[in-house]
Amino acid sequence: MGTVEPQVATAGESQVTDGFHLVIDALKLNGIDTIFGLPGIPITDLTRMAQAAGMRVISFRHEQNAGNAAAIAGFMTHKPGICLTVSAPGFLNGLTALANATTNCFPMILISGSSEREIVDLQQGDYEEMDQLAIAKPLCKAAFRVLHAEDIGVGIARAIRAAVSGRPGGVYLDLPAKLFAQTMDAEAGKKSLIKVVDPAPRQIPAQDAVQRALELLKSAMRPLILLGKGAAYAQADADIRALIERTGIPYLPMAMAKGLLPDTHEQSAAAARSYVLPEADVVMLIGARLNWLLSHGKGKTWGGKGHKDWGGQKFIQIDISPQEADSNVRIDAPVVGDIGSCVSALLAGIGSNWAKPPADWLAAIAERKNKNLARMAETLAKDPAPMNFHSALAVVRDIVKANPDACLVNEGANALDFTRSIVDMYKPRKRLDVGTWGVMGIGMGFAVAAAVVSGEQVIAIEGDSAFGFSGMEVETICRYNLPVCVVVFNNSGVYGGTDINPTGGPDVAPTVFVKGARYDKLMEAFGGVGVHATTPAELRKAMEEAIRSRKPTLINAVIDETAGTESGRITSLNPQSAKKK
Ligand SMILES: Cc1ncc(C[n+]2csc(CCOP(=O)(O)OP(=O)(O)O)c2C)c(N)n1
Ligand SMILES: [Mg+2]
Repeated sequence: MGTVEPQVATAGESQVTDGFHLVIDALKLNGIDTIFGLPGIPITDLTRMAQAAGMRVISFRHEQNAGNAAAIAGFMTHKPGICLTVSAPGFLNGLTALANATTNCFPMILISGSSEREIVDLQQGDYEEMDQLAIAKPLCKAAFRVLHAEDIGVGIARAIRAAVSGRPGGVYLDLPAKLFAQTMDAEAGKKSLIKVVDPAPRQIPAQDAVQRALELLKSAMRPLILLGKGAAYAQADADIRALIERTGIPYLPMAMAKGLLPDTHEQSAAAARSYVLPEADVVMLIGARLNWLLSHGKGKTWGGKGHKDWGGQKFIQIDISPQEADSNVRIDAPVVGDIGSCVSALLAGIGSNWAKPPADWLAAIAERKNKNLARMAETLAKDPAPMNFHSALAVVRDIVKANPDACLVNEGANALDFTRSIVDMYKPRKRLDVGTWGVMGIGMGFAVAAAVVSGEQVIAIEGDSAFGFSGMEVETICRYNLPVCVVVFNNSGVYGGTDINPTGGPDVAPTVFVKGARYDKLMEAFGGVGVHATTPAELRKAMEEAIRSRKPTLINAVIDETAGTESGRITSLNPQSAKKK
């Protein structure tokens, strides 16, 4: 993160710099050392010059994957991930990732080149004409355009602050083609750059809010803590663990908060989720929102009578956004601030002799948990032919246990839900998945970024449909020789491969893929290792070898095509036709 001397382009006698170099210098000055992107007019030279200036430039085959890579790099590092695209179609391809980043509170900046303003604004039909700024605005946290080279420093500074301060999110930065070639005096250019001081300032919670939360927590007979991915993002791991251990309160991790404490922690109530949610009387949300993933904090999941009825819980909500409270049910004790500051304030208030929760609550949870874990162990021990999700995931579970530093990328429906519940995580921010939207297509972008940012082994557990959204990036994985082991859970379709076309016509059903597909050949096409695995033993051998060699590997794991369910665990979200057949 040391100070970087801006590069100087020489034109004639005088020392000048230009838009290209100012963008690169501004990013480097702010400690940003990697760009995820896809070259083309007008940003091809920017990618070349960035590489020449010592930045890591990771080129993708589709901008959506570069965007997803940037977003998850932001989540992992607290620095905005940069996605660089060309104008109109490239910009639009990156936009899904930008919107997804905003929804998930991942800090990223989508930088897109754009066409000539005068022509765009008069709609005169320029090459790749589009009013990109207007289109990006509703899909991100902030959007800026820079027209003059001397404003590049301010533009990048504003984009960085907007991405990482407060609740993080996606930012769009529009850089018209003409900007890059603009020149200015090198010294003046250097002075125009801004090294952002304290880009994500701490937000200290009010003492009375902390007190109110502690009093409510103290009154609880059946307290529960919910950890969201905001808690994982905060990098306040030691304090969060101390808070949970010193209070003795059982906790549930949301998917991307798994591993914040090891999933094998005795206070984890994950295996008794359906018992603790309706039974808890006071629930403390740490960086978790009461959205659909938590049934909006009401309804039967929470012990309410009807699907919209309140279950009677009191809620403490720790969140950086004051607007989050009351979004679904009443929040009795909102604590607004950054998670790190809030948790440390709570810790200070808790002191060292906090009374543990009543023993009957802990015992009731332990009883359910042990019963469910025993039942799961029994299912995992089976070895059916063909292999199913459980027998395959029993292998993945062992491999992740033996390699706790590996990042686990995960998408699909059944491939997602079963992995989340079966594969224990041991360290924070190692599980990277479909997040708030349950979006397909994050797989290879996340895998590339996780490998680039962490240098660690990446294991991507992919439904065969999910994999298809970003599958071409196996070339990218091979090109950069990344230690990524992709496991495609191949059940020949979306949710499974058993649907039939009721008309008897030649088209297969909408959810069904080519039977016997060999995804492993795709990896071999680019020089990586492809393995076809039909048994847990073959899968284990292939995964162990992939991790030992750190070679790009794709394992086509053949899964019983009858094993899944419609939409995995969220079958009930499918609308039902009222018309009788
Ligand atoms: C961008 C996007 N398009 C479509 C969907 C709908 N969808 C949810 S899961 C899924 C794929 C499920 O199939 P697969 O990945 O093979 O997982 P399986 O259940 O078969 O293990 C799809 C298409 C989505 N979530 N996101
Ligand atoms: Mg499938």
